[in-house]
Amino acid sequence: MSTAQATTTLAHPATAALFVSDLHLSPHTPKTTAAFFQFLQLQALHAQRLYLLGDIFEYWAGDDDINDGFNRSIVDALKSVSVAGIEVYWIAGNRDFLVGEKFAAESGLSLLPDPCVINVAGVSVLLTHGDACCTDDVDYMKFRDQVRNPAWQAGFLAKPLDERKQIIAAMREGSRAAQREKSMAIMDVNQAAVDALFSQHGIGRIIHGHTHRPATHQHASGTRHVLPDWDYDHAPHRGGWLEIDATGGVHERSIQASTD
Ligand SMILES: [Mn+2]
Repeated sequence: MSTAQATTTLAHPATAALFVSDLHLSPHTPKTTAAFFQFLQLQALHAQRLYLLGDIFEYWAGDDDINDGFNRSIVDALKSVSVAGIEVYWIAGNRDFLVGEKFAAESGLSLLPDPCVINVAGVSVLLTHGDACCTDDVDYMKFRDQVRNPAWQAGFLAKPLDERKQIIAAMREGSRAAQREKSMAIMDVNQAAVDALFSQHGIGRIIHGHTHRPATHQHASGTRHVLPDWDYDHAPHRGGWLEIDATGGVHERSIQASTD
């Protein structure tokens, strides 16, 4: 390959927005955390907007845990992106829905409701974490109604931090046990719930995460992009994001698997 040929390669159009979810970051996944920091440096700093679509943290016990060393490292990394002029937006997942205004202010990001319709480079997109579409999982939907209730959240956040962390650890173990017993179909989105989202919002494109089943689905009513989960601490290594370029083109991007 000659130098002349290499220089004719077109650069990617400027990036209007990046979308990531389901990193499930915790002190137990240092390689995944490092991959996220690298993504922020190499990708997010060159985009106009960054959308974090839920379960960025494996759990969040409350904004009074923000000075925990690990949590602070994530807040600082996000802040470095926002101070560089990139707009950063956050939709809560089912793991980190207790993130609040203090976290948002210190990270320099804006909290968005779920679902939320945005316009990027002329493209209208509905953003959601995705768990609200998993209506076949009746037990989970009951649990979701409970923990998303403001009164329940206020009562939970009134408990001492240590007690909250113990309750969350027990919930996570219960969730893992329940997931082992549920069929794969139950834990995916419900088609009628997806169709309802398309029609209620009159929108032709949805981006969500949560299911850990990255794909682009063509429905009668529009296109649905499912973001990948990230894990560079356990095999198989995986991660990636969705990108909308300056001309409205939508691209799936995955990180090259490392060789170790
Ligand atoms: Mn989730």
